[in-house]
Amino acid sequence: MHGVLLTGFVPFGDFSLNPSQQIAEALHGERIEGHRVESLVLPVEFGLDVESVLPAIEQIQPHLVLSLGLAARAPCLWVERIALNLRRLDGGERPIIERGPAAYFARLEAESVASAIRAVDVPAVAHVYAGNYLCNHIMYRVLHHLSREGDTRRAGFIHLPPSSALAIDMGCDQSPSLPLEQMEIGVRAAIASVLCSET
Ligand code: PCA
Repeated sequence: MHGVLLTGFVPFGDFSLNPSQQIAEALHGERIEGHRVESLVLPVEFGLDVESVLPAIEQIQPHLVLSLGLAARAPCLWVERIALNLRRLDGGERPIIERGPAAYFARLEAESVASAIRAVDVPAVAHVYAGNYLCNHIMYRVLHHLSREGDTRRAGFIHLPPSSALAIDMGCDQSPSLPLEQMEIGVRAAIASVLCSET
């Protein structure tokens, strides 16, 4: 097991940009703590999002799978603790995996990852759960995939606030934002902290 699989999402809804896509693309091919980063950019569509990720996990056998997504209301980087077995539907919700576990904990220590991000001067906190949309879906499906006994690979999810460019595009009056470069530094620090940790 070597390397990092990093995923981001394309823009969705009214958002013209998705910083998770931009950061995934920027870090693609980079080496962090000796591990090569392989990035994938995913469609924002239930089912299609995991179509390339689960085979890539088998092919690359990464030590860490880290997914990124945009949360327009996030005031800082949110290192998600929990993925729920729940997906939003028009007018309701239903389980992602019928009779699957209600939730999975991230396979990383959210508090220490958030603290490693803050240590490079980028605001971040551990956050309880990843919602009920695609970000929660990819996090749950990856954790479910890795839940076989004996699989020690690490995995988690970080929600990003809008970048400055996206906030400007949105009219600057509704969302918090951070410069893209700062979030990129934070994500790099998050990856390094997981790769350097023992468990
Ligand atoms: N954010 C959405 C889906 C894709 C993304 O970047 C979410 O928070 O679920």
